[in-house]
Amino acid sequence: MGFFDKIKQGLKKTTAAVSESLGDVMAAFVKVDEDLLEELEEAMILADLGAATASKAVDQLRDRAKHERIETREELRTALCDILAGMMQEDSGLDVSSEPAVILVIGVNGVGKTTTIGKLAASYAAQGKRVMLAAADTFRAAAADQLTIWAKRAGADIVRHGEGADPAAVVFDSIAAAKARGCDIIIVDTAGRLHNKANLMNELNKIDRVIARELPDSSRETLLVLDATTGQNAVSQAEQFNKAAKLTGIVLTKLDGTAKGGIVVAISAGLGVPVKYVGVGEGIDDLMPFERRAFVEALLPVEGDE
Ligand SMILES: Nc1nc2c(ncn2[C@@H]2O[C@H](COP(=O)(O)OP(=O)(O)OP(=O)(O)O)[C@@H](O)[C@H]2O)c(=O)[nH]1
Ligand SMILES: [Mg+2]
Repeated sequence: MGFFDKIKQGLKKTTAAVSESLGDVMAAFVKVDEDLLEELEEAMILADLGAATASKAVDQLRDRAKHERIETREELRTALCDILAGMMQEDSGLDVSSEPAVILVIGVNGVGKTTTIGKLAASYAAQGKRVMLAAADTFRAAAADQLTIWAKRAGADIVRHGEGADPAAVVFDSIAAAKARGCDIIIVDTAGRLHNKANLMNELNKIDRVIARELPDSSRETLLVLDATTGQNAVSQAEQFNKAAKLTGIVLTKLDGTAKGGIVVAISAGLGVPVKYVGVGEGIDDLMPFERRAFVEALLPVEGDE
């Protein structure tokens, strides 16, 4: 199944919500005028695209309608797809070219960090990469157990310490082990933390510095995992985490279970950090590289769809 179909399936709830709001407006489309623009803006906000994104998108549509004929619903849909996709950060995969590459995975509690790591590890292992998982969530013993299960499933190595150990020490050891064993990619699991707890954010910063010091020439990715069901709160999470460890990408999970998929557009357009992957289920294959054009196409109702 391609990205479009899988997203469309995963996004059933989102598509329903967006179609309900945007679809009604588009179904009643006659011409691009101020009434339509206003209704579209409102519908986009309802679909969780965010007020700033909605307002910018509508401005662009107004401009475009001056230069180009937008007379059918399909032309309106194409214009909206172009505009929304154009507002998002360009698609880019993870850079793991300088080995051992390090992918640090951070986020608040329960968003899907460990699951995402399991999925990523499996996908790299399937490409023939040797993967090391660092169990730097030492907050609960169960966290390392959960990661160990994923390591087995994915065919990855793992370094873990006891409960309560210093997460930065786990990272340090995992780097040493990865070097010794010739691993290609190290993926670091961290404990969920509230973005407004300063001591926990400092701990992340310490991990970040250990990686920079031990592997100055390696490719680095710092992924913030966001739960799509949290809606607009995701934006403030991203801002805080970005201060502790410079984010290179976002993974948006649980898109399969939410009506708030429009948040992807708000995040990608507003944060200056690209969405790199989306999670569309709990299974090992339910992680997809993000494709912005296909995503908005899946989001916007097609003529005769409703
Ligand atoms: N439906 C759905 N569930 C997901 C997805 N990703 C993760 N989950 C589920 O979300 C729950 C939490 O996932 P974890 O990976 O343990 O989350 P975490 O961020 O590591 O949690 P903490 O370590 O406690 O902060 C689990 O039940 C996962 O199966 C997804 O894309 N879709
Ligand atoms: Mg976890």
